[in-house]
Amino acid sequence: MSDTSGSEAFREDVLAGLSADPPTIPCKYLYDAKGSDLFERICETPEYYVTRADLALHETHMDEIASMIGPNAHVIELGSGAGIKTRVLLASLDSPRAYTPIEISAAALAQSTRDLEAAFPAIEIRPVQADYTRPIASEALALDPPARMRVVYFPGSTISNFEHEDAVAFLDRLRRIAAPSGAVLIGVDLVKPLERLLAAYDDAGGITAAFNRNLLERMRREIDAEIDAEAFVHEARYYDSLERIEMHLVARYPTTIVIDGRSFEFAAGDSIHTESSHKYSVASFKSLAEQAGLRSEKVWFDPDGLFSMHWLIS
Ligand code: AVJ
Repeated sequence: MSDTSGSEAFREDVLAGLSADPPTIPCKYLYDAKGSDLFERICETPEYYVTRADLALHETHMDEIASMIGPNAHVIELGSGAGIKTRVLLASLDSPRAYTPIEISAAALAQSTRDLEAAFPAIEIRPVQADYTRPIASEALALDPPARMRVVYFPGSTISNFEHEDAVAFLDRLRRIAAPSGAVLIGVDLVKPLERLLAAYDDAGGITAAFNRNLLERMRREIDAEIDAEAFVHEARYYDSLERIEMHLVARYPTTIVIDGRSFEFAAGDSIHTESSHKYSVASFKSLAEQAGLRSEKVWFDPDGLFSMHWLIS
């Protein structure tokens, strides 16, 4: 009999990830309830510019973005839409037809649906509970009569978590959701000097370190992993050739993690890779989008030039 509970998937992914070379655990496991809270606190640190820049971009350019979207649009967001950016967008649109948040967490979806219904009584809110990294049933998104255009909205540079190949496959799915005459509106963090990037992923207050180390706590809590958590420290590294930040949990001294009687040994300096955050130039993101059959028709930036948002059409 197979156990398909969340913990079993976590256990299998951790066992497979720690067996890999180099050891890597999928970054989605950073975002349990505690991890999601810590991520929100990261967004408030002085070093983590991403969230503030994305919001500033929205506030600076929303009139132009709204005029490109036009009236009678169906906005489909990957993620719950609980954030302030969604409100800036919805508040700016000219008679939108409907808004669909797609979100895996039923609780987060219900909460944001209630909030948005109260804030935007004139907009039809059509929540879909689903894992947006998987194909979405087209009936769940269909409107009768159809909207004038679909806008697939993916702010926050979550695309940064994807390896390039997976990012292309994901963008290809967004293109098909937007088809035939819609657009993809996507936030993308920009490449920038090393010091700025490293600070953003290793804030002085230690919030990002706590966020990363929470994964070890989660392994102890949910799958009874035996871990000397003190042995591991948070590290952010920038790999120039890959144009990405990597978060690691690095062993300070030799240590062993034991799960289900299986031992995983770490020498001092060995690490577990826990998240990647890919950075793009306008040109490198355009070429990524092209590989997915999408053309970047317009790019906006925040006033400090840290963050970008692309308008992609097929
Ligand atoms: C949620 C993927 C946009 O890569 O900047 C922030 C995740 N991890 N600090 C990012 C993250 C540590 C974040 N994204």
